[in-house]
Amino acid sequence: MRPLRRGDFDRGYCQLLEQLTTVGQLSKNAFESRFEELRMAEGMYYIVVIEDRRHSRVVATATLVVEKKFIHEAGKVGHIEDVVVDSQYRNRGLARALVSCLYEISKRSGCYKVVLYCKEDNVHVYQRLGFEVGLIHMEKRDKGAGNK
Ligand code: 16G
Repeated sequence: MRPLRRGDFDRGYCQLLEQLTTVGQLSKNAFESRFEELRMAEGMYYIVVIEDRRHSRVVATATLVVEKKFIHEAGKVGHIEDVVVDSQYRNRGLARALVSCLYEISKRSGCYKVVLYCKEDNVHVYQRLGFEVGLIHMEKRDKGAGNK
């Protein structure tokens, strides 16, 4: 397990994300400039991956976004996002390892809570990792922006 690297574009990072949702046409250039943007936002984005080094493939990933707030004495909230385990590597505890690692980072960053949203089918997965069903997630989508 390690942080995402710029070279992970060539280790199947986007193909892995496609197992969660649409990635669309993302060129290596576009990947690299987003990677740099996130890297510059110090202390905000933590993207961890698990690589199967025998095949130089990224087989699992999860992201923590640290949101700074005014409430809770200028507190912080951690958002766990984009958790995916390659279908051939499921049921081996990889998601647990990634989410536990991000939870530790969130605590060290001073987050007073960590939240995530997921499909109903996956509720039990996160319950097993100690999450409880909280508020209802709502969304409003822009049909343009990245929603093709
Ligand atoms: C899941 C993800 C979320 C991701 C979304 C993508 C976790 C815990 N949740 O809910 O992070 O952004 O799927 O779905 O990984 P979308 O393509 O419909 O936005």
